[in-house]
Parts: sequence; structure tokens; C-alpha cells
Amino acid sequence: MFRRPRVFGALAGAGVILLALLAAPAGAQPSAGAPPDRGVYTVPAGNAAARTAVAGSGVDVLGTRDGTMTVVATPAQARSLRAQGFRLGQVGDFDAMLAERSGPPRAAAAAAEFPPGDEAYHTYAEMTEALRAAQRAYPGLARLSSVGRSYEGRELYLIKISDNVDRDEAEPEVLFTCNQHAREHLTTEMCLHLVQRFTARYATDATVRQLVDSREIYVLPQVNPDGSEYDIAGGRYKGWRKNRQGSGTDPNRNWDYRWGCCGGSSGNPRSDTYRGTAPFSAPETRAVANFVNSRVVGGSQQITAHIDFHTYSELVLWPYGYTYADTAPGMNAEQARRFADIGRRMAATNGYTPQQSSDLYITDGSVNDWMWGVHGILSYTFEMYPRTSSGLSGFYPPASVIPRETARNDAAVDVLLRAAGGA
Ligand code: 0X9
Ligand code: CA
Ligand code: CA
Ligand code: ZN
Repeated sequence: MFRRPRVFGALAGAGVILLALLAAPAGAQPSAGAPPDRGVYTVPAGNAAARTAVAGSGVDVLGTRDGTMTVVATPAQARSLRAQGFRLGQVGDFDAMLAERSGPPRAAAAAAEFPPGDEAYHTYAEMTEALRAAQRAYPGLARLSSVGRSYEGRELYLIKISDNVDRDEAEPEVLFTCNQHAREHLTTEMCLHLVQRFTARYATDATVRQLVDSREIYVLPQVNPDGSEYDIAGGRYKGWRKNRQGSGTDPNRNWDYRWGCCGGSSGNPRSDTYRGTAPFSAPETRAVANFVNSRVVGGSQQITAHIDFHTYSELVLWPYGYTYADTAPGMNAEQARRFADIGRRMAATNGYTPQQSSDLYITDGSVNDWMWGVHGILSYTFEMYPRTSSGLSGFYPPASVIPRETARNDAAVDVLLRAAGGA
């Protein structure tokens, strides 16, 4: 099933450019393709329409909590928001904050790795090895495959966990996806924690055993491995969100349901919410969608529930994202109530705040809208730890929080796995 990655010629070329970047003083070079002198700001925006206006202005929204957004803006974007009446509070300089969080520059020749102190986070190679190890240790429970390749040619690994894992049994199927957004590294750890928990604890934990025996669990730890590797290349964080196709497509604006419909994405390739040239123009979203499409068996979708993990803000979000309305085509009042009910039950276990995703701001072309709108899959977004942050550090919490913040979602995940059976 596995072919050898063939990207690394191209990557070696990119490495030369990186070397040139690293030769410059730390913080002097903006991220490739990004405008210089970007500032991190807080922006009070007390209602969803105001937040949609801020998100739609082209700034990079880092997090949203209690009516205050944290954004990265160019001087022109900051001026324009102020001219619209928004009160911006300057938190710091984007590149200076990244340089500070990354620590002293490392030898450019070093292999891809997280900055010193953050090595417990998994690189793509380490994530791959962790999945292979799970399959080796639990061959009857875990089966590794790939749904396709990223733009730069990396395998998009998928691991299935169930009893009789090699058989397609008549059990509700549940999908967990992580790392659509490159810099949201804690989510990769979340997916790897799920793999660990549902394999290593199978023999001793009755809850785990009952869930694994009665469900077919699919975990896809890195939807956007190119972006994720780029974000840590050279041991220096770049605050990168998108994939690495051209100047980058936001995977979570590229799904083929009401794509680009409603002011919840950008048509500007430089924007951090660029929706791409067409629905599923990103190979990563196309590949995940092909996998989900392939789970329609005998006319019925086998996957009944899904969580897409993001950071940060500690939220449980449900569709639709493209409209403020609670009900819309494909979402009647009873279905909206079910989303809210299960969303609230999950949030009660982890202390997150439950809401319809458009209560945050409008997003179009997001994964949840496609999963539900096209396939009727009960699909949620979790925005993980931290609850608030004064800037980029929200994406780069210390590795010491990984065990606590991933285990924090165990009970919520179990609620969803049970709900996947119709409960
Ligand atoms: O904007 C996003 O894509 C997500 N937030 S993030 O800060 N991680 O980028 C929120 C997506 C929620 N929207 C839907 N679920 N529709
Ligand atoms: Ca099974
Ligand atoms: Ca099945
Ligand atoms: Zn995200």
C-alpha cells in the first residue's frame, strides 16, 4: 500500500532557500510570501457580524474568545479596521513574537525538528513512525493506510482501529481528523493520543474495549503535513496556517459545499483564508473527501460522526458555518437540536464552550458543512487549548501540556462514539 515519498528532490531545493533565510538575523525575514511588519492585535468584536467583518478584512484570525479577537494585520489592514471603527490593541510584532517563541536559531543543517523544549511534538516522520509502531504492536486492532498524497507528495496517513480490523464490519464508523491548519500542532498530538488510547488501553480499559469492539474508528493525524513541516523547518516557527500549494490554500475553506458562497473566505491567494481556485483544488481536502466518499457502501454512508480538531479557544462548534441561521437546506430544527444537544454534552465533559460555528464568524467551504451537507455526518470542530492567548503563543503551548490537553477530550470523544450509534 505504501510507496516511497518522491517529494524530497523538491524539498531539497526548498532547503536551499531556507538556508538563505536562516542566514539572515532572526526575525529580520518575514515568512515566505507574507508582507513585512505585521502586528498582532486584539480587536473587540461583540457580535458575529462584526467578527465576520474582521475575519473578512483579510487579517489572520488567531483566536476568538468572549467577544475579543486576536489577529495578525499589516499596517494597511490595521488602518482600515480602525477606519471602520474597530478599536485595535497592539500586542506585539508578529515576527518578533515568533522569533522569541522559537528560541535561538539552530544549525540550519539539523533535521526537521521542533525548537528546543518542544521536541515532544511529533514531526511528520515521528508521526509516521508512531502509526507504524501502533500497527506493529496491535496488528489485530490497528491498520495503517493512506488516503492519498499532499501537494508536496507526502502520504496522508489514515489508521483504522477496531476489533477484526481487517474486516469491514457492520459497525458505525467514526472519523477524527487533525492538523488541517499547519501551525495547530497540538491537534496532531490529539489524534496520536486517540490512537494510543484505543490501542494500548484496549486490554485493560473496559470503556475503550467496548467502544473499539462496537465501532470502526478512523484517525487521520495530519491533513496538512506540508504546512506543518514548513511551520517548523529550521527549528523556527513561522505561524503558517495553509497548505503549501502556491502561496497556500486554506484547507478549511476549500471543501465543496457552498464553496465561497457567503463572505466566509477570501479569493486573494495571499490571504490566510484563501479558498483556492476551485472546490477541492487542494490535493489534501480532495484526498480526504475521496476517502469519505468511498465509505458510501450500498448507497449508505458508513461514517456517522466526525471531529475535526483545531486550536485554539476551547470551543465545540457545529454546522452550518456559512449561515447565521440555525436551520437551512439540509438542516431542520430537529437536526439542529441534535447537533446542539450532543455538542453541549461533549462540552460539559471538557469545559469548552459549545456553539454553532457561525456564532464565531461566518466560514464557507469548511469541512463540517461538507460532512453534514453532503453526507449527513454528525461533524464537529473542536478548538483546543488554550482558551485565550495574547498572540501566537496560542498555537505553540509548551509540550508539557500535551498529555493533559489531549486526555481532556477523552470523555467528549466517547460521547461522540456512543452518539455515532444513534444514542
Ligand atoms: O476558521 C477556521 O477554520 C476555524 N478556526 S481556526 O482558528 N482554527 O482557523 C473554525 C472553523 C469553524 N467553522 C466551521 N466549523 N464551519
Ligand atoms: Ca470491528
Ligand atoms: Ca463498516
Ligand atoms: Zn484551525
